[in-house]
Amino acid sequence: MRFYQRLLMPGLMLASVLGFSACGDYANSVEGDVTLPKSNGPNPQNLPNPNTVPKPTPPQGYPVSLSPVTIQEVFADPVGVNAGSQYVELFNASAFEADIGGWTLTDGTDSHTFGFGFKVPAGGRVVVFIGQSGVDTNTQQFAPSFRELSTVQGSLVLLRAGVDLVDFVQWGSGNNAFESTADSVNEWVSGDFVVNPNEGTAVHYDGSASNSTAWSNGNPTPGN
Ligand SMILES: [Ca+2]
Ligand SMILES: [Ca+2]
Repeated sequence: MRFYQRLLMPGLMLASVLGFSACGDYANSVEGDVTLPKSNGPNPQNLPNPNTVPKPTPPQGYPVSLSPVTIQEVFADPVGVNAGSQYVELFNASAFEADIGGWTLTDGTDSHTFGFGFKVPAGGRVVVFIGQSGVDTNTQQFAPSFRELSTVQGSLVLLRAGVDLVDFVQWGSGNNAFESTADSVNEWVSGDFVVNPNEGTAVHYDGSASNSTAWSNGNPTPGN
């Protein structure tokens, strides 16, 4: 090793370890085809480069919704007495099974939270029976303490992890729970309301928009 090479090597090694290019007068003294190794940054555990690892596509359902699972049908006004005969249906419109364990359906006063690991299959539905008792299954959930939904005015919201608003619907008139939050995340438009159903009919969501135009009256179809 010649004398000038001995001078250069420690500097080159230091530059390599620190991951930056040689600079200053020392760099100016380097001539020829010496190439310093380049680094994308510290990688002490030899982790895969996050910029080149393929990212999984999140399971989406309706194109207008952030969530694969949405509030699909609300049956608030059964023929005759409403209490004990109301339900809310959720639908997984995506092509992937959705884990909604810990998600909460609430009207701002009462709520139903799905148990740990609760899953809705692709294209599957789960019906939450409001104010009714029964044996919970993969497709039917009972919320006995959930008080009667008002047919005059109200809202329902689906909260992921009990916190993040992923779906919303409201009917009647304003100042309902979570209305402004739903507007802020483009899941609804404040001041917009689903038309109140005729007694004996439910309101159904068709997935085409995050506002009342995507909702229409129809026969109750729990689980279908
Ligand atoms: Ca009724
Ligand atoms: Ca239905």
